[in-house]
Amino acid sequence: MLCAGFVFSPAFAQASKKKETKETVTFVVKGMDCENCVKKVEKNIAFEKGVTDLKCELPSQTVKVTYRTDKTTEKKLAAAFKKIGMEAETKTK
Ligand SMILES: [Cu+2]
Repeated sequence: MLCAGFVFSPAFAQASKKKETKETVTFVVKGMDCENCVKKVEKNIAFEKGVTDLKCELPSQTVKVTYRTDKTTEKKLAAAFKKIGMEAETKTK
């Protein structure tokens, strides 16, 4: 039920076929608790394939990532955080 809003209709999928489709996701990153961690995220996640924009917020331990849906997925991004020793969870709205 919760996912219903994210299902694209076939018509929409076709219309956006040739366009770059971007998505923004907010991750809650456990372990990102100081400036060094923020730098680590900025240096690594920002260069992950498909990532076009990244914004870290230290007080809330969240990272807002904008990515191209044709290049990467939310799961791959979470895996990238894991690779640098951080646990990232998608923030539920
Ligand atoms: Cu730290």
